[in-house]
Amino acid sequence: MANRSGGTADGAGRTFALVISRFNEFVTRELRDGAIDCLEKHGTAAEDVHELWVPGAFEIPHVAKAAAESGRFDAVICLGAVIRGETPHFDFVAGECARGISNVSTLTGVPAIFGVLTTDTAEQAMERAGGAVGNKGWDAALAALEMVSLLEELRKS
Ligand code: INI
Repeated sequence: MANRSGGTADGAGRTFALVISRFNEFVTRELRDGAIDCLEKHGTAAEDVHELWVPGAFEIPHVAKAAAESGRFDAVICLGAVIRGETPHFDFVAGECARGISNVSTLTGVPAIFGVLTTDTAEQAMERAGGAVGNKGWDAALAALEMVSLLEELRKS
């Protein structure tokens, strides 16, 4: 049988940057709360979670890269909400944000997690920020925990 590796979700002793967009803060605040709840429930100390607020989703990659390069964090969790109904340049903001966050991981080796909602309406965003469809902030934090653990395992082997 093939060997199989997957990260665990032990957050004790891990450090995380949350890069959070202030645009649509009524949504991103909920994503932030979900992410912190997940990290704390998995053992991460409150003082090991650092919040970095940026103006909008477009600015997330820049600060995420700076956080990754600082050497202070095991992973960077990016949280935002781009809502199509409210912007004609939805595709540019959402596209650049996704591409930029992906680049952070590949350029720095520090996992940068995409916890940015891209929805047609504010209602859909709220459903994914602690509403009927769960909390994407929680999911992003769990992905970060798993990535940190998996990369650590790979470096050891
Ligand atoms: N930023 C978001 O995070 N979500 C949006 O829905 C949004 N809209 O609607 O335009 C948005 N725009 C701001 C953008 O991210 C930048 O902050 C701004 O263009 C300055 O660079």
